[in-house]
Amino acid sequence: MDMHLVGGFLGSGKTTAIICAAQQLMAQGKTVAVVTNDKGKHLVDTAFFRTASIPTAEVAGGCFRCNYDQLEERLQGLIAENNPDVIFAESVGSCVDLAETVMKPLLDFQRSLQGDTSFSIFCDIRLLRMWLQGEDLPFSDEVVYIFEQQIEEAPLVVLNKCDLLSQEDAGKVEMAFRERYPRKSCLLMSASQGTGMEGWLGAIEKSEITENAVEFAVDYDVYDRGSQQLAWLDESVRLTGENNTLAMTIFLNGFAETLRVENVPVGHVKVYLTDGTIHYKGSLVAMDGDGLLASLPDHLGQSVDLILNGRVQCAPAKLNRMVAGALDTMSRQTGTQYIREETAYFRPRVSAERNSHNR
Ligand SMILES: Nc1nc2c(ncn2[C@@H]2O[C@H](COP(=O)(O)OP(=O)(O)OP(=O)(O)O)[C@@H](O)[C@H]2O)c(=O)[nH]1
Ligand SMILES: [Mg+2]
Repeated sequence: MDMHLVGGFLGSGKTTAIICAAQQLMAQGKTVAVVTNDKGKHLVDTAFFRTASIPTAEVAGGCFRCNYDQLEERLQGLIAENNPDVIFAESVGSCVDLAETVMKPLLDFQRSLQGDTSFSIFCDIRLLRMWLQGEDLPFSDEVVYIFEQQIEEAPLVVLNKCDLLSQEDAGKVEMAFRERYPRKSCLLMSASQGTGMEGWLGAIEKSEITENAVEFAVDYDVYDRGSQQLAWLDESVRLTGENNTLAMTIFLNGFAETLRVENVPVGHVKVYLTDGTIHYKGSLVAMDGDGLLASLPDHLGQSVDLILNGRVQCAPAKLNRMVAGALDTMSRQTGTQYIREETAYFRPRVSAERNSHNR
């Protein structure tokens, strides 16, 4: 069984790439499973993988680093139930130090299973270009530190979303990356268009990528400060109304607009919604400028379940107020009733992670 650990900054395209890769592998007759991971609960990614008929287990409530034992339990569960040929483990996008604290024990775990093991880090090529050019990214220095450290520790870096640059510009970013990191492997990808997917699948099947893992030391004080500047909000909402497509459009656009007006740096805001027949995922990430969170399917039914995961740089209570305000506006304008069935908003915990780092 092959095992591929996939990390990289919030919204860099990990889930999109894993789904695309899984579909290609499944078309070749292979069985694929996924472990998702997040510091929160009610995960959009888990719902999305399951909608794509990929067996999925969750390590929720903390990163793989502080929940390594749970990761192994989930892997064992997937192996027992699905006997997969390949498992992808997608790390939460704010985690660093995976090579040392997750990859190493995973290699021991994998040795008995005799498959390939790999570790890739994804990044949004637009953010990477700014970073390589020494421009300011749309986050605080400490949050940018998380982005940087992920790249520093990665043996293989996927420069994703290359469709958003011209071919020439994407090539320049790749060249600049190779000059700065001559010992790392890197490749261009557009996960949403499926380009570069075969190259990635070929690369992660080569075990030398794992063996190339880079020695480095995280400054946990800076990392903790970066984590503490982020807000997490996870919630599930039940909506009932005559025109839920309009209601969702008003809610998502209103929420995105508030984030823009309040100048809140967005890591990733994602929604998953379903009326039982239609399943939809929408996202807003850094650099997506016009505030349109999602282009929704027409004809959503009268009862809709919504999962919302927000990861942004502001105070958690402020993030909650923005969501609450957008829901109220939606309800006033459309008559759609909503119940916030479960809501959690918080800063990611750091002290537990620090301890678990010394496992
Ligand atoms: N244009 C473009 N968009 C992409 C590409 N890959 C992913 N996206 C979009 O980027 C957004 C985030 O994608 P995800 O796959 O959810 O990112 P992620 O890294 O799994 O996000 P987290 O799990 O929240 O950290 C979505 O809107 C995707 O459609 C790509 O290659 N090109
Ligand atoms: Mg994801």
